[in-house]
Amino acid sequence: MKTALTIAGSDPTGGAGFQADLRTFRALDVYGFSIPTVLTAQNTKGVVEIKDLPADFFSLQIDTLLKDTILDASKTGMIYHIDLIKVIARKLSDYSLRNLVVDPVAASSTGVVLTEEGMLEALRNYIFPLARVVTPNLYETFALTGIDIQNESDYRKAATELKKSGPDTVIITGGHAKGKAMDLLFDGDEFITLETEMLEGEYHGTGCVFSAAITAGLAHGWTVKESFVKAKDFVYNAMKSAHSVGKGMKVLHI
Ligand code: PXL
Repeated sequence: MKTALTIAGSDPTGGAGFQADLRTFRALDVYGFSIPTVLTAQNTKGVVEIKDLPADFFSLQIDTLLKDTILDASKTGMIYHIDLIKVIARKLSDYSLRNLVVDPVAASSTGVVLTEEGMLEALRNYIFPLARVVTPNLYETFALTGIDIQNESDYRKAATELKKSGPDTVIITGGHAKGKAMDLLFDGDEFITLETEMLEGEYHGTGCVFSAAITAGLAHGWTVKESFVKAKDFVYNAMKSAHSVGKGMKVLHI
């Protein structure tokens, strides 16, 4: 069976974080490993508190798992601490991890900041160059490039800018153009946009599920473009049949 690792925060609702990644891997027939970066106290209405794990213990989790297991692909999600970014960058190189997807998580859907000051810049400097794919949403793209995406030409400008930080491919997610939900891929050669109809309502964890679905695709050996098309479809269907499991945002059907 193909395998994938998620290095991400814990979300007790399971709507986002490593729990959502694991369920996405399973839904796409990939065996999932998970290493938590931070713990959160949260429910469907939002994040209440973030708790660290000691950096040396985080490092031990990675060494222990990676000395033993075979990985076809990996992803990073919420990292929060700059210290952990440096550990991750070192381990990615030490263990020559391939097929890395980096979701530069910056804030929750309810607007709670999920990064230490300077974390996104550290992520861009240390981890983006190691990534096969980076998957920022509009907010994260703005935080990284200062470009406030309003139309397709802004998407292209921002993707070109992000590509300079070293990832093979940039996929900007979560935007809309002409009343459609639009994502854009740029691999240095061509721009590909995918559109779906916009869905009403507030959804939790769409970015996590999307990047986990791309990771699963790469684990299967699909190209980035194939993985992009399937991941977009997977998220759209999971949103269409989302569930209300609490009083707040809906969680995706995965
Ligand atoms: O959706 C971003 C995200 C990622 N990871 C964790 C989260 C959230 C949003 O709340 O809690 C652990």
